[in-house]
Amino acid sequence: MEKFISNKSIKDNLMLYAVTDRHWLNGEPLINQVEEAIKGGASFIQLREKNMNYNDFLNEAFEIGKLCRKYKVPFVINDNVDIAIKSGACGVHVGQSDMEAGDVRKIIGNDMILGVSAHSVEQALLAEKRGASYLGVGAVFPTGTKDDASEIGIETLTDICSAVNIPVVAIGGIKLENIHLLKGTGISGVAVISAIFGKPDKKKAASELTDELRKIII
Ligand code: TZP
Ligand code: MG
Repeated sequence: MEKFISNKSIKDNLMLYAVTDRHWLNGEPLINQVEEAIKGGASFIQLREKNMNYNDFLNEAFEIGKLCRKYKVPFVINDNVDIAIKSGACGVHVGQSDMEAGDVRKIIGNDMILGVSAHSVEQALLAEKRGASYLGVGAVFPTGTKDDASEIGIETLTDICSAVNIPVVAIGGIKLENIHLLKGTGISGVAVISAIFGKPDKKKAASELTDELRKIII
């Protein structure tokens, strides 16, 4: 499937990176919430499913991928290379305990986006060397969304941004009230779950975050 975005332009799309979560659906389809987030300004979508069977995950990836193409928003799949390829997603995001970045790059080739989570300068440099297109770095602040996320702090975030040439998004506990603390770190954007999907009005939440990000991201 033709990709509408290349790795070269990825930096410009990372400003408000929304990671999906089914915790706050309250009976609403996830795709509606994702559309609201995009309408509010989410510029990148990651479909993250921790407890879904293969066929449902693949179908959902097709549907949300179609939505993202309509809005020209890059779309990646968390931790499932097979679903990313089969659904025609723009790419895949892997953590340090998932499939190794270099192996993923070999499978997906050079045209797809490869996101990698990094928690130290060493991990960041290695991920870049192994073909990462961008890094997700955190948790920068305390978060209730991911049980095993340990805090790395602003200093490590800044060091990672200086050490690598690929764009970095900060993740973990980021909300409207603390975005200003990320000014000057060198990030290209922020990745959030609860600051969008945990809010009653996803469009408004994304729009407020975007306004705040415009003040700190050059
Ligand atoms: N990786 C590091 S922290 C985190 C992930 C997936 C959770 C981010 O969720 P929130 O609600 O934006 O803190
Ligand atoms: Mg993972």
